[in-house]
Amino acid sequence: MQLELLESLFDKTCKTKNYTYTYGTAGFRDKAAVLDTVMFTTGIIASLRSMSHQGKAVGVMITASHNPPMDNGVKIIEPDGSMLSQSWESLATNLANITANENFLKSIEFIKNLIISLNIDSNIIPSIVVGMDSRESSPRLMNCLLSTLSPIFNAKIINHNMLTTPQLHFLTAYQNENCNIIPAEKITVNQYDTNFQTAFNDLLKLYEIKNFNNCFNNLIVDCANGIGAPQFENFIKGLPQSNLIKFINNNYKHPDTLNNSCGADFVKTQQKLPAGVNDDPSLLTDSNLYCSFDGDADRIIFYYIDQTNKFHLLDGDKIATLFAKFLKKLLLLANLNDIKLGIVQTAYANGSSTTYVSNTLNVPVSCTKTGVKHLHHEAQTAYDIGIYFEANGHGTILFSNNFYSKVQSCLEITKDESITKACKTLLAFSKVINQTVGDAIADLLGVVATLLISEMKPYQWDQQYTDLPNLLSKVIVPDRNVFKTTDQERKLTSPPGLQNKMDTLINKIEMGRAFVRASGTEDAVRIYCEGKNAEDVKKLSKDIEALIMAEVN
Ligand code: 16G
Ligand code: ZN
Repeated sequence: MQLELLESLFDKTCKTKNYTYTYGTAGFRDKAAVLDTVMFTTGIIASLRSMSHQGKAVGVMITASHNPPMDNGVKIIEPDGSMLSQSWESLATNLANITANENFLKSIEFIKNLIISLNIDSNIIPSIVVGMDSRESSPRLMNCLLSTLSPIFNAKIINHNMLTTPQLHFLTAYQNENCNIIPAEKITVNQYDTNFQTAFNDLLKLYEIKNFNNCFNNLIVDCANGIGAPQFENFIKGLPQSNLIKFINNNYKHPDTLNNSCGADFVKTQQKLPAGVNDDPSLLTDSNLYCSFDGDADRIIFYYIDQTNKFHLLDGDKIATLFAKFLKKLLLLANLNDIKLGIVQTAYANGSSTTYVSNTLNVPVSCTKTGVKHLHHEAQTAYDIGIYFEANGHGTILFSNNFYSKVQSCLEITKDESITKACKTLLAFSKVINQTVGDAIADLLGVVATLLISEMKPYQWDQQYTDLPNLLSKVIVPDRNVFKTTDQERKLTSPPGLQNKMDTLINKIEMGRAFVRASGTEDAVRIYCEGKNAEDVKKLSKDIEALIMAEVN
């Protein structure tokens, strides 16, 4: 480690000064033009994080997910593939802001203090795995990031270049798990592909499924014109029936089109078909299943149209309930009643989904704050099979060690064919899922396998429950930080008195529910409203917006 080299690099790389950065729900995110300084400091933090893990590989992904093309961002991945530990988020924020706002000596002092207080052995060589999405600014920002890694830390760098966020999460964990058998430089995205292709094919073999037409004619995949396009186009070469998969919005070489009138966020918030479907009439039929990735392919939502061409959304809540019903049935078949299955949602989950999970599926449901790390933590600590999804399509399933040992011993003891098959299905299904983080590709495989095994068409999946009418809107306020919440963001504690006024409005409408929270990714306050009647919901939303405007002006 040669910290004395930092000064000249600071001057060369950190052009953005007098700026405040925050490591938010999904890392640092901002206009790409101001991210040079924070890329530089993130390289330092990632190296220190790896050193604090005795040189295990730490991942760094450059992406701004569903944000517009001129934005970008960066996030750090822990050696086990999970998101950066929360205690390090503030260290990352502090170093970025000291570097952007104070002098070089203060930054060096901060780094040295960190090394001492965290007891980091400065002789350890860090190992960093890097990747980026398809944005125009990504290669430039990658250079800012790499500028610290080699000269100062002499880090071992594996550069996967362009790939999806979940691919990098998976490969970071994979590299650490296999460090004694596979040299890091031999690890490529092929390992990701083979892993999930094999898992999916093995699962279908259990049921001798060769034909997908029982469930859909074509699967139309909207890639948001992002990195998911080349990655998934390559991936499907290892799948059966891949000729049924058609791509739209796969123009990743034109980064200015990224997330533009397409992608998971667009379809979920606008509740309509993305650009591209209407261009080709053969794509528009009620026998197709559609899905949209977001810009870095860690989110997916599904949808279909009925015979009257009406659009129907199958969002993260619907994916969670599909998986819960399927897995619950397998647990019952295998008599594995002591494996605890549960769903984790946020306050954005449609009220109907929560009622359906609790009352019809009889599966426990938890609610956490927005942001994958909160859901992930709850799924990991509260359940053996923890299914977590945000309504926006970000989610996955976590299977505990207890799950694996119980299923394995059941498999060893039983002579019953249907129990054996249920156990084998549970194990095979768990491999189809990317347990490090929400993954559009792996979730797609999980959904398709579930529909095929359950012999379900999209409209039958949709029949599990009917969404309550709902509306998500945002208002721009001078300072969103005055909006503070409690009860997993479902109640405001500040500005004082605002929640009481909202409650009066909410209580007036049938099955009314609403909450307000400051966005973690945009300078705005979000309002979510739902109720039995769409007109009431619209009015409630307008009334709450007026309350907020009156409060801040
Ligand atoms: C980030 C989160 C996502 C969350 C969204 C909320 C991760 C990886 N991503 O994109 O889970 O739904 O923020 O945005 O945690 P908001 O705070 O602007 O509403
Ligand atoms: Zn994303």
